[in-house]
Amino acid sequence: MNQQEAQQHLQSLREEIHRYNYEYHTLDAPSVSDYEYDKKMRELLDLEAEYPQLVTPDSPSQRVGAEPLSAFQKVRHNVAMLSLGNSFDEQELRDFDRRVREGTGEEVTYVCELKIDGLAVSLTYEDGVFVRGATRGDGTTGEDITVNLRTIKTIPLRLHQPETLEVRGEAFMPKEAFLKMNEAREEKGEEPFANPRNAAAGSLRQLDPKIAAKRNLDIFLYGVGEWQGESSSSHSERLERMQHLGLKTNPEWKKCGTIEEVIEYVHGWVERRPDLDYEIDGIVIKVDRLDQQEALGFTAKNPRWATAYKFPAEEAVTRLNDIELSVGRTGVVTPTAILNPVKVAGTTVQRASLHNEDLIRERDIRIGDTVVIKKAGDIIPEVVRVITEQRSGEEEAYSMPEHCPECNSKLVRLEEEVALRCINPNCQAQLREGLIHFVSRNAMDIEGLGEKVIAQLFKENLIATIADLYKLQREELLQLERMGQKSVDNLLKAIEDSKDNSLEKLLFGLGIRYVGTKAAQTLAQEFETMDELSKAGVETLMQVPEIGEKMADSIARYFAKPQVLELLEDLKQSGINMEYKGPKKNQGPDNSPFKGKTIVLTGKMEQFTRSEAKNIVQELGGKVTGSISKNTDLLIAGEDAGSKYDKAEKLGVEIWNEEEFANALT
Ligand code: 3BA
Repeated sequence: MNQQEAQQHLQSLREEIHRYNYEYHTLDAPSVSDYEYDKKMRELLDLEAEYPQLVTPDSPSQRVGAEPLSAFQKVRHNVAMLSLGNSFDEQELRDFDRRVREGTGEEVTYVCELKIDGLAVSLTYEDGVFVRGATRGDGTTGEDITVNLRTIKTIPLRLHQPETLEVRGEAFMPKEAFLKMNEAREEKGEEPFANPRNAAAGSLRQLDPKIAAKRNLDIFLYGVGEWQGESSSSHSERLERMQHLGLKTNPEWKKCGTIEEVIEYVHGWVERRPDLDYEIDGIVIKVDRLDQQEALGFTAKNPRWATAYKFPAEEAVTRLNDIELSVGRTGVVTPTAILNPVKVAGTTVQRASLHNEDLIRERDIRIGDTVVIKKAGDIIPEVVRVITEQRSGEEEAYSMPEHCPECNSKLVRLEEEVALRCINPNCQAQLREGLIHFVSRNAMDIEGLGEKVIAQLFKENLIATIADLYKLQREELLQLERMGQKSVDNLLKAIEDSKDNSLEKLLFGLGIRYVGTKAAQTLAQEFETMDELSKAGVETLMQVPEIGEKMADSIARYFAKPQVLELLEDLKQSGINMEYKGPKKNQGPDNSPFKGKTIVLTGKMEQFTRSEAKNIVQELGGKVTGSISKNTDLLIAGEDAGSKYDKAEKLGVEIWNEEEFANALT
């Protein structure tokens, strides 16, 4: 390679790595594995080492170890956000206590707190109003993530009193939300997050706050940067005052008079840690009195008055005996490691998720390997790494099959997805998983139909689709193993009762892609009957608050399938209710000009954005739809109204301009 070629190659490597950085850090959607990324970076570093004269200041190599790329504004912290010194065992805690007592020359009281495993952030309030939120960053400078933090429902936008202060805390994703989000990501063929902390950090570093808004983040506040006119004299008093202002603090903190008491608290939480709804990675111990904190001061990096006791990582070593595949409801094929049973964090683990083929390859996981496993999010075990030193040479590399383990049809890897999918709509596994979903609590809620019974029903060919469920006969069920008279009667009653469910339960149960419980509720309330919903086009669906393009598209495509219409007809024949029974949507006040009317909005208005106008109409009991038809009662047209205006005129639909609309509101 001559210098010119090197120059060209460097250029393309840099562009590629810049793009990966952007995808990883900003979009939170890496398109390559860490392994491939590292390889590219290595290539760049090697080539630059060979041609040092070609290194440019904007090369990604000049950024290694520095702050990730970001489009967020930088925020300088008025008071630095220091890091915590660590203690790893009891001895180190006693050493900390001795240093503290020698340093103050007094006895001290400590406050112990749970160490939340999230992302440290700072919130600024001026006269009680939330004005800015930032990441900790390097402690001196963070990033302005106000827009994302505002989506966290537990962050008050206004305090109970007009205080001016800057508080610090930890934003985090609760375990349950983390598990759900990862499940959804895997269903969509996306890379799951490694742990709740990455998930929280990734969510808060999104440029689009709508993403953070969907991530169910939460926060605990535990510290003060600045507080104008502060009257607290201790950390515990601060926590209480913060709580009174409406700032969410963690309730588990405790005052401890001696280090022995601190150690007791620590031990207690090692045991109770799995019961929490969120992840903690240790305990923070702080000197309570602020004057003593001040007297102790700081080292270069850490306060001398606090330490973090770090819990040992919950890992275990075991043998990976096999890799099993399972096919989910949407056809995603997931590999699972079958392990020699081993205890981790209080429970026995026999299986661990391997997520997808890339992960198996990246970690070079082979059958027969001795592996280190860890509980991610404290719940699902995961294979962290292979102990290669323990290989005998007998281990077998694994590759994913080309065909569905259940129906043998060819698996596909959709563009930009890491997951392999079975796309055979008649695949038994998908139907079975779909049925498990259909009967689950948030769907049709049919008790007595667990996974085992469903698998049995499939195996005995008693059912193939959801509709068959409602055709089951008493005699057939009695033939099944372990099904007595009583359980059969109960099951049949549960199936019968489910016919009366309100529409949203059926809708969720059908397993339309992207339609979760919340969307199902919204759609049922909006359209009221399955017929209406099935006829709605993408545009009409998108007019519904909280239904985006992706979901609208998925719903419209679902109802366009002949086999779906057949299924619905079949269900109707069996007497399944297809109407919404819940509370009615806001009908608007009686004197509302829009009550009960179907209204289309078009063109640009001066005083209202489109979504404001839509909200107003809906608040006043009008139904906003996307396109003009003979069912349209009114078109509200702003400037530059186009084809909708013409069509409305042609159909003789009433048309208002912005002024008429505004006047109707007064
Ligand atoms: N307390 C993290 N630092 C914490 C205020 C000090 C502190 C933490 C803490 C320094 C937690 C370092 C980042 C930082 C504010 C600097 C906690 C937790 N206290 N309970 C003593 O729950 N993770 N982290 N945050 N300033």
